[in-house]
Amino acid sequence: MNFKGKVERYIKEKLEENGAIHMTLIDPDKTTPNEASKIAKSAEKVGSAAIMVGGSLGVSEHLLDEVIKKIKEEVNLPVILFPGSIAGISRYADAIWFLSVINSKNPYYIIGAQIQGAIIVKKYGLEPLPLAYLILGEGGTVALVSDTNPLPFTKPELIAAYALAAQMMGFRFVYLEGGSGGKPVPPEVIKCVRKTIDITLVVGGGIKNYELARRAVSAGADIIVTGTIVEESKNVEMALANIIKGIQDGVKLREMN
Ligand code: 1GP
Repeated sequence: MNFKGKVERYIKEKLEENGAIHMTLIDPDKTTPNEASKIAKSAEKVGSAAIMVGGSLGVSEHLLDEVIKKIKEEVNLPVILFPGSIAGISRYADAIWFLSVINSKNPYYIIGAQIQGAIIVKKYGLEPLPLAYLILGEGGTVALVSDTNPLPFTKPELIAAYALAAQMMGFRFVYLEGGSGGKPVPPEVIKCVRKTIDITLVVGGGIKNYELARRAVSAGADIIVTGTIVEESKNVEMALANIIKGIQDGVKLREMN
C-alpha cells in the first residue's frame, strides 16, 4: 500500500527538479484573508512551491477556512496546514503537516493532540505529511506553547540523533525550527543532520534574506520555510524572489562541493 498522496508526490517531484524548494508560511492570526491571497499570489509568481497556513496562537477553524478559501480563489499552489493545535485544521486545505513535537516534554504535543486531530484529518480527507518537528535555539513562542525545551545549537550530534530516531520511526520529513523571527538554525547543525538522515529536511525560523537561505540550502536543507518576511516586507514579491534566488544559489554551491 502506498501512503504517499498527491501533495507529497508533488513535493518530491519539485525537489528532484530544483534540488531545494521554498514554502511561504501565512499566519491567519496576523494576516487577513485579502492580505493572505495577495501574499499567496506573489509567492506563486516568484516560484514558491506551496503555501503553508498556521500559527501558534489565535487560530480558529473558521479563521483558517476564510483565509484558505481566499487563497484558493487566487492561486493553484497546494495549501498545507501547519497546525499549532487541533484548531489548526481546515477542510479547505490540500494537506497537513501531521506533526509531532518530538522534543516536547509534554506527551500531549507528541501524541495527544495527534490522536484528537487524526479523526478530523480523515473526515476532511486531508493528506497527512508525517513530520517530526524539532524546536531548537531560542525556540520562540512555539517552544513556550508546546512545553518544549529547545535543543541548543551547540549540540548538533544530539539534534541529529533526534532526527535519525524520527527517520527510523517512519517519519518522512524532519523540521528544524529555530522559532519564528528567531536566530536561524546554523549551517553546522543543518550539515550534521543532513549527513545523518535521508528523509526530507525542512528548515525554518529567522530566514529573512538571500544569504541566510543560500547558507541553509548549501548546508543541506531541502525545504526553506519563511513566514515573518511576508508579514513585514513592504515588497513581498521582491523579498521572496531574493530568498528563492538564495535557495537556487545554495543548490549550485551544494553541487560544487
Ligand atoms: C516559523 O519556521 C517558521 O514556524 C518561519 O519562521 O517567521 O522567522 O520566517 P519565520
